[in-house]
This record gives sequence, structure tokens and C-alpha cells, in this order.
Amino acid sequence: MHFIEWYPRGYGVGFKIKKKILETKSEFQKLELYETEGFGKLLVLDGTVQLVEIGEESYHEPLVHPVMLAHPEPKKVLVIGGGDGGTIREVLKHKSVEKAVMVEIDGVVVDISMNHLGIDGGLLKRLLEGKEPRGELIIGDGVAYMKNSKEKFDVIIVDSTDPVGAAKLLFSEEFYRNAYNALGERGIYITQAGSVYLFTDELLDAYKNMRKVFDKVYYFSFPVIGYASPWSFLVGIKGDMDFKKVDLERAKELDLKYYDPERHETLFQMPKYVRELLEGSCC
Ligand code: AG3
Repeated sequence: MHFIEWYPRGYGVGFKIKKKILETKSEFQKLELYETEGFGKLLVLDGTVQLVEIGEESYHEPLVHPVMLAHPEPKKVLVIGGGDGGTIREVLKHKSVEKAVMVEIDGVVVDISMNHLGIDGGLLKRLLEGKEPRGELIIGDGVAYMKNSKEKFDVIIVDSTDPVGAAKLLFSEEFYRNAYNALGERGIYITQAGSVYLFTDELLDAYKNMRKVFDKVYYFSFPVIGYASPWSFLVGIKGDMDFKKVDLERAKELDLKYYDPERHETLFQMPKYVRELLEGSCC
């Protein structure tokens, strides 16, 4: 048995499967969980690979730590999405964090992750029971939450599905304006942004929209295990901050496997083709 995710243009990524653990439907999406031959469990939402257990840090580390280490003192963090718990797990590794709020729209993702996946190490359960002093988990609409929030955040992290379909809203100019307003005087925003090779138009749209709103915008990509190509991340800065520099002292506390803060500058290396696409896209 195998599972294949088909990307646009007939390109795909596949896994040999030992067994299907479950398949179900929530109000929002179809969810599947498999045991793969070589990468542990595989979580799939609406046919798209979210993570494989062995190597999931290759996504969660570059999503969380570059922005957390670029901010001089991240105390309040908002995570939108990230129902499997991997993102908030990484956020809470930072001792400066006083409060991390995670807003996930689909409670079924949280249930399955808590009961069958376990990359959160029990964190999701503690969050739901209110036993994690620095964390809060809200099952609800992150777009509305961020728009109506009176609180200001130092860091906002969007761990969503791809910039297509329902999640498209999370890549709109209006959403970015709300994110900008929800950041304090000095803040940093990051979103996963799909594949530059396979969702090129969506990525460039998101990049353009972010450039209309944030004071500075950065693109970087990272090789993520389980995804079909180098994966894109977009970072938006509010106020005075330099995303090209990270705090190497604080990085020592983190025990990282994939993202290397000592080599932070390598994040910004990209193929000429991609650099030209980004430069040519604006404004
Ligand atoms: N969220 C980002 C999923 C994007 C993957 N896209 C795809 N395979 N087409 C991952 C959730 C991990 N916390």
C-alpha cells in the first residue's frame, strides 16, 4: 500500500504505508493518519501531507526559531493553526515566553494528534486542561481571534495548510493588516507559504500582499522532510528589527536538529531563478 500526495502539474510525493490508522471527516476537512514504512506516522489533511513523525522538526524548527531568535525578547506569542502541537512545543522552549496562545480551527486535528500522534509530548492535553502555565489553546477561528484581539503580540506564527482553498484568506492583504495591528510596536510575523516551484503564483501574491503591509519582508526556504520541494516561509517585520541577525546565546538553550542558528545567513541563499521571481514581482 502507498500514499501519494499529488501537487499541481502531476508532480507528487509518496510513502510506502504499513497500515492506515484512521480516516475521518471534520466540519472543515478530511483527516487521514498512516503508519509509514520509514518515517513513523504520517498526518494528511485534505490529501496534503502535514507531517511525518520522523523529521517533523525540519518544518517546526525553521518556522519557529529564526523569528523567535531574531526578536530581542519574545514574551507574547500567537500561533494560528498548528493543531498537531509541534509549533507551540517549539515556542515554549524559549524561556522568555510568558504567554503563548494557539488558535486552531479544527478540534478534530487536536484530538487525533493528542490521541494517536504524540509529537506534542502530552502538551496538547495539558493545554486543553489548562495545566500549562505559559500556554493557552483555543479551538476557534484564528482570523477572527487576531482581528478582535486587544492584546499585542511580539511574534505571530501561522502554521496553516497551503495558500489555496480555505486557507487563502490567511495570505490576503486584509489578514496581514490585522496581523500587523496585533503586533506590538516591534514585532515579527511568519507564515509557511507553500512551494515556490509548485505554487508560484500563490507565493508571489502572498509576498506582494505582505510587502504592502509590513515594514520589511523576507523570504527563505528550507528542505522539509515529507514535502515535495524546498518549502517557503515569509517573514514580516514591524518596527525596528533585523531578521538577518539572531541571538546565539539564547539559541544554546534549544537543542536543535535542523535549523542552525550559527549558519542563520544560509537561510537567505536561494536559486537565481527564485531571487529574480521575487525581485520581479514587486510592487
Ligand atoms: N502545515 C503546513 C502544511 C503545508 C504542507 N503542504 C503540502 N504538503 N502540500 C504543517 C503542519 C505541521 N504543524
